[in-house]
Amino acid sequence: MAFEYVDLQDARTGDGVRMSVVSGIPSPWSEAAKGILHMKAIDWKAVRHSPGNRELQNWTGCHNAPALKFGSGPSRSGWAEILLFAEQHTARPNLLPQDVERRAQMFGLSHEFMGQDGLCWLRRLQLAHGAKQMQGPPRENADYIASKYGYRAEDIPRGHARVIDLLTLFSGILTSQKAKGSSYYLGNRATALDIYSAASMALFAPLPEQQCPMDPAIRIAFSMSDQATKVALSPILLSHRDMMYEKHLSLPLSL
Ligand SMILES: N[C@@H](CCC(=O)N[C@@H](CS)C(=O)NCC(=O)O)C(=O)O
Repeated sequence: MAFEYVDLQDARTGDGVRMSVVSGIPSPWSEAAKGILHMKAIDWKAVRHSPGNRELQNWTGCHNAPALKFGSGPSRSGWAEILLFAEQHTARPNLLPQDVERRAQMFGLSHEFMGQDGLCWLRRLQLAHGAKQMQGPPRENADYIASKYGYRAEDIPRGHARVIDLLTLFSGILTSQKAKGSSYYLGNRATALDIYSAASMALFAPLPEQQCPMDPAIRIAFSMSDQATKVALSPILLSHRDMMYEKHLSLPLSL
């Protein structure tokens, strides 16, 4: 479902679903939220997040993006809040498993992608750590991210080990699902977990420039990996990402 970017004033006075999104960078939280709205064919308007925009923060009540507003209701900014809003707004296709156990698994695994101390969270701190050694915009960006998201140099080795453990966990699930004839994490159809996985890959191997136009320096920074991470980033994670974008999500990314 195509969406349109509008300015803050139009978003504020508008109706329906409006969401602030990170712009120019395939941020997994924003891209996953866009993917959920796309799969459910929910009509919505986007507002570009810009750090330090007080007016935007006052409207969303949130310091970062995405933040989703519906009518004059409260903001939803957590990944789970946005998913649950979308499920309630438009039931089909259902992006949550019906089975109670699978649903609990889905939320647990999704947290390990999107939540605090999860894959994207830790990878973001790892990227900030790397970019702190650089000059110019990557370093300024790294300092900003570091100050907001709990960076401590001494935590980086633990984060690195956990990134590898999580990549190994996720590729292991996809491999055993493949052996059962499924291309998806849970059961035989796409859930939000598949969207989170696909969107997370941007922090390791962004889609090609034609599909994901972004600043070349940030592309290089996102693609940086040591040997252990390269090994853990199994091809099955990237082929799952490609399948999700081809079959269920929208390309090129609209950043
Ligand atoms: N609120 C989201 C997390 C969103 C998030 O981490 N957004 C970051 C992505 S890098 C952001 O907007 N960064 C830009 C900023 O902090 O100004 C959640 O809890 O699920």
